[in-house]
Amino acid sequence: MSALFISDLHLSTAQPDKLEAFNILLNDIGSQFDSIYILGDLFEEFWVGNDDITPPNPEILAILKSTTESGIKVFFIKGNRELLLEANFSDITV
Ligand SMILES: [Mn+2]
Repeated sequence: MSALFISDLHLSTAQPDKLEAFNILLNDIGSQFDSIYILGDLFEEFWVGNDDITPPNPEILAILKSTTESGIKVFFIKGNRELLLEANFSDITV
C-alpha cells in the first residue's frame, strides 16, 4: 500500500506548466500509488461551487476524474481556498 501526498499547488491559468505537471503527477506518476491525498489549496482562486466553470476548474476536474476512473483513491482535504467546497464535490470528480 502506498500513498502520495500533495498540497498547496495553487493551480491557476497563470501557470499552465504547473497545471500540466499536475496532470502528469496524477495520471502518470500517480498510477504507482494506491491513493493520493490532496491536502488543501489545490486551487489558486477561491472555490465557489461545483457549477463554477471558470478556467482552469474544468481542466482540474477532468484530471481528478480520470485519476479516480483509473481506480486510484483520491482524498481531498480543504484548504483556505476551498472553504466553500462541499461533500458533493465528489459528484463531479468520480
Ligand atoms: Mn496554500
